[in-house]
Amino acid sequence: MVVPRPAQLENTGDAPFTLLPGARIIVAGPGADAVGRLLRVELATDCRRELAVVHEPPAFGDIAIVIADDEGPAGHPAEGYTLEVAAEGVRIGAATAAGAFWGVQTLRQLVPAECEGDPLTVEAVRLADHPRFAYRGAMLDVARHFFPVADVKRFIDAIVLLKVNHLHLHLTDDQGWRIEIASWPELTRIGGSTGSDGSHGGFYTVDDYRDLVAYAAERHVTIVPELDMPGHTNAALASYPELNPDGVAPALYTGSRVGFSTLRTGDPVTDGFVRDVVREVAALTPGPYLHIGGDECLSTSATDFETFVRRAAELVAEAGKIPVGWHEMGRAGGLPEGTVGQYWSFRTPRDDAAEEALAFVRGGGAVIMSPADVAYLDIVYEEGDPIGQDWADGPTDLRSSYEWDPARIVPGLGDAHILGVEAPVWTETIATIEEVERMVFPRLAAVAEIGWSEAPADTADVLSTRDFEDFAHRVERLAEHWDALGTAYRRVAEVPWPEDATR
Ligand code: TNX
Repeated sequence: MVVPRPAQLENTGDAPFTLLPGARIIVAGPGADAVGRLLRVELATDCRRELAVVHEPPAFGDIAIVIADDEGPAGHPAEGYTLEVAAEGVRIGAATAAGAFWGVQTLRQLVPAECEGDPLTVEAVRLADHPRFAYRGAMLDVARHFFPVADVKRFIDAIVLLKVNHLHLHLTDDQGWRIEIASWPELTRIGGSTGSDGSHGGFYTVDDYRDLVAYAAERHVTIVPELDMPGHTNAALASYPELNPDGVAPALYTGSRVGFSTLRTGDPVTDGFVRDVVREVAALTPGPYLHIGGDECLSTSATDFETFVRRAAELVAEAGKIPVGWHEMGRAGGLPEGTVGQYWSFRTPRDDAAEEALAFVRGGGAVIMSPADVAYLDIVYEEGDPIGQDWADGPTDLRSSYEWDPARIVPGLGDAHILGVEAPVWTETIATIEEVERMVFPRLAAVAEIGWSEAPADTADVLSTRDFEDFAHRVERLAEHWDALGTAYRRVAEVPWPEDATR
């Protein structure tokens, strides 16, 4: 009944928990207070129940959140948690605040979605749970269509329910530059003024961005900023003529072609530009990663590309961050040790994608798996859908998003070298956050489960070990929560949706 499927879940068969008037949220240990306050807000929003958060010993009927070194499932301190629901009370145990927060997200899914009336009961269960991968990501392309801070916060609220802990923001592309850079102000003044399909554009001020990063961090989500270079840069090129190979600024671009733009590589002005933008964005980034793109550089010569990405990655490392790049960056030797690659080829690798992904591992780094034919959430669900693209072997239905395994794509790339999985949503054709949600949900539930839940026992045959029917039933339960929260989702034919739902 929970998505992602927990490592261990036992229905104890005992009497259920009943939320009685006067029940409190008991918090103990470092970080428990903040997690307790988030649970308080969630119970108030989800169920209109106002619970006090207190530092006191638990009494009958309380919900306790206990964080201590010896709490949580043994061997999984980083994000593991235990959760017990019984008539006496609820208890979440974890070694970290992140673990406790994921326990809270499980509890939310166990509470019936219709929880405003009395009595509110939760069936008695015992869980021990932890993630398979440290990195479970979603990517939002805010460059093609811009999404204001409130939309991104709403998106964060929706992804944490699935224990997704990284939000990659694709901040720059041909169609827009979306983050204020004090030393290059025209990037947002000019480059941020439009978007795909002639949309109005927009950008995050430094204060907006700080606010977003803090909001995410409270919810144990790490923001991964991406400055896509040296291709996908028309917005920057339109803002500063000196960044162009021919010194002439092009017009702003609102179409959907890729691969036509490039920075003037090998030039000291460009080098200063990269240093400045990397420095400023790194300073706004508490998380470890800074993504520098490197995809589809069809207008940069092979040698220029390699020299450029090597230098850009070095500047990221100098700014104290771990560089991340799309798998093409693996072509360049000599990247800083530990540089992370993001694989976006297919379940069966094409061209040199497998080799390029493995190059990151040889360089002491790891790989994030985003196979486009199953994890790209801007790909249409069904033929003829008005929104979305189909280039990545689309349509991509829910079952395909579920029936794959990241460790069975690139030979030689197993769990030890895979940082995790990420589902990107590109927004050339997607203009509103409701449209984003309808593309993302329910498919993100599939990718999140692949990132969190244990590996299929027989990895030789993924299909026989992932039980799609069971997953679809759990998604049906989840949809009741989406309905209650106002999260939009696509009512794909493969799921027996709740009947009274309106979306
Ligand atoms: C490929 S994936 C792109 C994006 C497009 C996307 C559309 C990748 C690294 N580049 O520029 O938006 O396809 O699905």
